[in-house]
Amino acid sequence: MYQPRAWTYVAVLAVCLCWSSLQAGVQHQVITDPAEVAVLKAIKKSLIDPNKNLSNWNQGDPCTANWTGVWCFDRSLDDGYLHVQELRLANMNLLGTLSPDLGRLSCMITLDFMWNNISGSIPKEIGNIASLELLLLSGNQLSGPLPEELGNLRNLDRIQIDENQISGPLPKSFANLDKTKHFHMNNNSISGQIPPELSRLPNLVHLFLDNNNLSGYLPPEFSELPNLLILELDNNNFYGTKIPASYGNMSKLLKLSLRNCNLQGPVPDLSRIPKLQYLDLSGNQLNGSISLGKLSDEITTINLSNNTLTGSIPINFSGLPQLQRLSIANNSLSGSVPAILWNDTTLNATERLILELQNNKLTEISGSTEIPQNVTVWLQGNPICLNGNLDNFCGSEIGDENDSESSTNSSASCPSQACPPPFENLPVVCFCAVPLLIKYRLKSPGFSDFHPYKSTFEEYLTSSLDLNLGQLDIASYVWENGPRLSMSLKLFPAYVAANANNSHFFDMSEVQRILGEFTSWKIPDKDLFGPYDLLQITLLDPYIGGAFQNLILRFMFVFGSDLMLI
Ligand SMILES: *[C@@H]1O[C@H](CO)[C@@H](O)[C@H](O)[C@H]1NC(C)=O
Ligand SMILES: *[C@@H]1O[C@H](CO)[C@@H](O)[C@H](O)[C@H]1NC(C)=O
Ligand SMILES: *[C@@H]1O[C@H](CO)[C@@H](O)[C@H](O)[C@H]1NC(C)=O
Ligand SMILES: *[C@@H]1O[C@H](CO)[C@@H](O)[C@H](O)[C@H]1NC(C)=O
Ligand SMILES: *[C@@H]1O[C@H](CO)[C@@H](O)[C@H](O)[C@H]1NC(C)=O
Ligand SMILES: *[C@@H]1O[C@H](CO)[C@@H](O)[C@H](O)[C@H]1NC(C)=O
Ligand SMILES: *[C@@H]1O[C@H](CO)[C@@H](O)[C@H](O)[C@H]1NC(C)=O
Ligand SMILES: *[C@@H]1O[C@H](CO)[C@@H](O)[C@H](O)[C@H]1NC(C)=O
Ligand SMILES: *[C@@H]1O[C@H](CO)[C@@H](O)[C@H](O)[C@H]1NC(C)=O
Ligand SMILES: *[C@@H]1O[C@H](CO)[C@@H](O)[C@H](O)[C@H]1NC(C)=O
Ligand SMILES: *[C@@H]1O[C@H](CO)[C@@H](O)[C@H](O)[C@H]1NC(C)=O
Ligand SMILES: CC(=O)N[C@H]1CO[C@H](CO)[C@@H](O)[C@@H]1O
Repeated sequence: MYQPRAWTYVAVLAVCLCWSSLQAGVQHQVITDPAEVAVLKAIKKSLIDPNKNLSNWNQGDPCTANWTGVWCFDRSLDDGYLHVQELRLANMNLLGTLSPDLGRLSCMITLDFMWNNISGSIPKEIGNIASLELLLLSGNQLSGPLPEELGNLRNLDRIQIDENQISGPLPKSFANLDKTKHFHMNNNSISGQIPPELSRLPNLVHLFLDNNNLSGYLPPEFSELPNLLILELDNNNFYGTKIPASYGNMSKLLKLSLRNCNLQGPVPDLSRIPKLQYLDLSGNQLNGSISLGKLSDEITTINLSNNTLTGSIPINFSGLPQLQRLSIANNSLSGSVPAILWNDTTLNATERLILELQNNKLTEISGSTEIPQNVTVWLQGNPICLNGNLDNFCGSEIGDENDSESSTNSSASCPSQACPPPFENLPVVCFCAVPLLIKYRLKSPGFSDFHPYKSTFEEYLTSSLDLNLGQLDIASYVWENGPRLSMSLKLFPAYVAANANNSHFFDMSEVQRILGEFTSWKIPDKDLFGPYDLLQITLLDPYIGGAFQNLILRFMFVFGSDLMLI
């Protein structure tokens, strides 16, 4: 492979030139604040680093040498020193604990330790980092309570502590986080009542507290959150309390998920929520008849299954243009099934509609028993199925509707020899290039069937990243519990058919730019797709793999694209 080496050589040369001209023009060498150097050493000391990813954390100066994962402001502050801006230490298999000294990195913007195996508690000293905007600790083994002091982080935009073992209550002080938009705290053991004070948060957009040990009741005051789009509280225990009727007043809500929360009482009327996309109230003890007004035209998914609902199926469940799945199985609904649920649907080839009505007390179908193409109706477990001639409706549900996919490798249709690894053919063109591999997860999508929205998603992601549509390949996708939609993405360098000199690689500033968009959460959220989890980034040779490339990455960050002009 001649080209990657040649490229590396040129780039290394460029770094050296740039470095020496920089030194020539500068009076004295700028260094990292010695107090912060000491902090970094303390952080390393309290971690265990089995892969030795931090082995260069004892060589030279953190900001000017190449300490892995340490990103600094590109010029010194008034005190004459360089300061740490970001710690990006995701996916390094780190063990050990977080040093309380972290709190002394006083200019830091991003703290990212996601997807390691760090244990111990979250140091309360992190609450001292007034500048902190992103606190990212998802996917570790952190335990103990959430420190009250985190409520002092007045610049915090995002807190992600999901998938840890945090216990104890949600601090009331979090009501002071008035810039915070994203609270991801699912899959911990957080307990106690949700503080009603959180309803004061003016910028709260996404609240994930599902899969915890919360109790008490749902605060009716949450209806006052002016910007709330997603509320997920699945798998907590609210001990037979009700869903507040005020939730019907949440004017911006897109998704309400209260599955398996031990809630009782009626299904509240949510018909005044203008853009509600996704409603899951399944697995509770909701009772009475479903007296809903007509839900939003945007609704894709309604799940009221596994409750104790009675009465008949409301006619309001028909005429919902985006509906993909209506599940009211495992209740005590009676009377007839109105054929209007399926007889006026117009589905295109990628869309389908699934109606799950099993295990109720339904006795007849009123109207046509012709089911249109791409509509599935499940009725088994109802008295209606004792009538022997409804095979279309009364068969048993089989797992053929698994909405997952692995793309067929396009290289199969490419002539002669395949590309040698790490090269791969572009999604639609026979041209070998080295992709960036990204494990990405839609944390709370506004649909239950991805198929019809796949191309919209591809357009959204590529345009957000300023790439062409042909640069993205969704290699595979699969639904996980939640439901969350996990995907393996491949991003390829741009290819222009008329151009004879298409590159087989991204240049490093482009790699840095694209990864920066993901890791700094600059990709704007879109209602339908919701927020994302960044699970893993894999940089293949030639993007990384040697000391020099690591060095180049660092300089690219410091000097931006200027370097490429040399
Ligand atoms: C950490 O080190 C391991 C082993 O050298 C390597 O495979 C992995 O890519 C490194 N992780 C990161 C995030 O750099
Ligand atoms: C880290 O945790 C993961 C998942 O819990 C586990 O598979 C892995 O073995 C752990 N690694 C180490 C080094 O303990
Ligand atoms: C969260 O917890 C639920 C319930 O234990 C589990 O099914 C789910 O897989 C967990 N999700 C993650 C992302 O760990
Ligand atoms: C959940 O909270 C209850 C008290 O509300 C406590 O008794 C129980 O041990 C907690 N369970 C877990 C798994 O933390
Ligand atoms: C919903 O809002 C309307 C108008 O602001 C108000 O009159 C009504 O009481 C609210 N409903 C609930 C249940 O809070
Ligand atoms: C509906 O809820 C039930 C019970 O919680 C669950 O098993 C099922 O997967 C849900 N269906 C959808 C489409 O989310
Ligand atoms: C619903 O359940 C509650 C609590 O068990 C009960 O008080 C109420 O009467 C029930 N409502 C209906 C309509 O059955
Ligand atoms: C829903 O109810 C059915 C029938 O009672 C039961 O088999 C199923 O396990 C329940 N699903 C959930 C997610 O609780
Ligand atoms: C659909 O079924 C309803 C009865 O449920 C009936 O009134 C209506 O005319 C039917 N529409 C069509 C297009 O067949
Ligand atoms: C919808 O029906 C058409 C025609 O039978 C079929 O080609 C298509 O695969 C179906 N779409 C889905 C999502 O099932
Ligand atoms: C099918 O419907 C979906 C969802 O409404 C839409 O995004 C998609 O563009 C449609 N596809 C075609 C081929 O019309
Ligand atoms: C891991 C890594 O890239 N280490 C390099 C950092 O830079 C020094 C020189 O400043 C090299 O010696 C290391 O190999």
